[in-house]
Amino acid sequence: MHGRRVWRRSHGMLYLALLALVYTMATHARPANMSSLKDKNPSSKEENEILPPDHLNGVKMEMDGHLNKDFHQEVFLGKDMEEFEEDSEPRKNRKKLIDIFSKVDFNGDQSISAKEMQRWIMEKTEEHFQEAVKENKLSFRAVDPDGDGHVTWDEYRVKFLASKGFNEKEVAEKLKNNEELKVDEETQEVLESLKDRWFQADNPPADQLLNEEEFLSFLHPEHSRGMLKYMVKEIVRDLDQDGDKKLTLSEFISLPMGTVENQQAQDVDDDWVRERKKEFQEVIDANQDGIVTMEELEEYMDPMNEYNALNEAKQMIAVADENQNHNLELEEILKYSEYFTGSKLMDYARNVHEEF
Ligand SMILES: [Ca+2]
Ligand SMILES: [Ca+2]
Ligand SMILES: [Ca+2]
Ligand SMILES: [Ca+2]
Repeated sequence: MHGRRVWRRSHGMLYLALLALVYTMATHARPANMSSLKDKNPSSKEENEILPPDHLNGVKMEMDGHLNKDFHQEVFLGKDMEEFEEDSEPRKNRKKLIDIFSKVDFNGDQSISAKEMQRWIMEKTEEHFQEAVKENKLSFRAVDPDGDGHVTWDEYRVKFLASKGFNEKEVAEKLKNNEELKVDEETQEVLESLKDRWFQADNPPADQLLNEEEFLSFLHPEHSRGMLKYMVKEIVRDLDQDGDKKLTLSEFISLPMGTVENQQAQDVDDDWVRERKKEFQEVIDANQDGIVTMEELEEYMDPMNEYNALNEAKQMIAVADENQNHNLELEEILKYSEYFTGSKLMDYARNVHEEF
């Protein structure tokens, strides 16, 4: 869902339609991405609770290999992100942003340094993680109704199929009797990818049972080293064309870019490629040898990587640093509020000084 939302802000309806198509293609090519299934039945709360999300807050790349366009907003706003989006009142948003500014400005000198921004990013990343832990408690309760602290793959499978509209009792009965389940191809693909992930999240000794902590790495692979490796492996598998388990630039930009129907769409594609190319060359390929290894991708995607946080901090400052002092002042951050918060604040310049 987020992957699409990202585009909403900067492009019109045509682009959105185009992206929906691209997205459908991407999700089709990649069974681990469940958004296409979710969309069919958006009211199914239970399903949302027990399925791994296809978008991870504060992680630079989506599970389907697309870049997370909201990343800088997620690490700037932390768990207050949704609140910021819902609140469309510029006055309130402005006040909130000023409040955030004073918190990021740790030493209170009315200016945000790269170090201060880095510290803030790490704090907000931790906040996303704590949110995930909190949500996981509820999700785990949903898959472990008897509360014995363990969930078997079969139990989870029953819950998953029930959320897909299958009769829970019937499915459970069939699984118990080792009878074959008839599910459509798409559901089967999702099941298989979930099963891989399930076994991956099952810490040794492998007993096919997940406890709450293991279930957290099942839903949120980004904070477990082993799962992070697994996630990277999956992404490389999808993008790697010659099977050397490394990515060249051309492999990296070979993700579906959309159907080119007119010049406008062509421009979208060009932007997309340019951005992806830049990220590959300047950020992901850390040793700049033109090849992205699994290790490099893993470092890139690790939300707790402090070096990445500092880089991100510098990038964020550079975007709005009009007076070129490598720091962010309040005027700068208000002027570029859309970049930092996703919300445009019209009368940014006017009463800035009156607030103090
Ligand atoms: Ca400061
Ligand atoms: Ca390759
Ligand atoms: Ca490299
Ligand atoms: Ca500045």
